[in-house]
Amino acid sequence: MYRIPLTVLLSFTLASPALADALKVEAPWMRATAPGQKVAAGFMTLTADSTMTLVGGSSPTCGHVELHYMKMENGVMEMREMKEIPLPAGQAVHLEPGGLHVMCIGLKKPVVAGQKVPLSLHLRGSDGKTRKHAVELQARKTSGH
Ligand SMILES: [Cu+2]
Repeated sequence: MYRIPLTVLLSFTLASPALADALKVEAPWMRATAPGQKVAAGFMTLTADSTMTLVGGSSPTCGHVELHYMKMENGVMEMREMKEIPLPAGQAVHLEPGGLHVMCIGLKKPVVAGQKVPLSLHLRGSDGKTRKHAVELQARKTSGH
């Protein structure tokens, strides 16, 4: 009888994905918009169980969604687009004011404090496959970007 060494069994168990949905999303929120504003920034803390990459997003509220970060350059705060945001296994990645954020471009309607904005996060796993993770951003009124 062929016997599989225990170490092989153990490593197989560890390597096999226990959950299809191994992403923890904490405190997702979006800045409520001022009249006429066509963009809105969204924030949250993401912790992935296994290494994955945030590659974009989509929302029925937005024309399209971009990944952005804020950077101080020559004394001026600038906003840049990122093609992707790495989410290392077990490490909390903070999307927060003054740093990384998701940007809702071409708002189809104003974001009003108290409402929830649906957002689908597009993620690429270490297997190279892309999947979507639905979140709801709580709209909040704040000042600044
Ligand atoms: Cu932005």
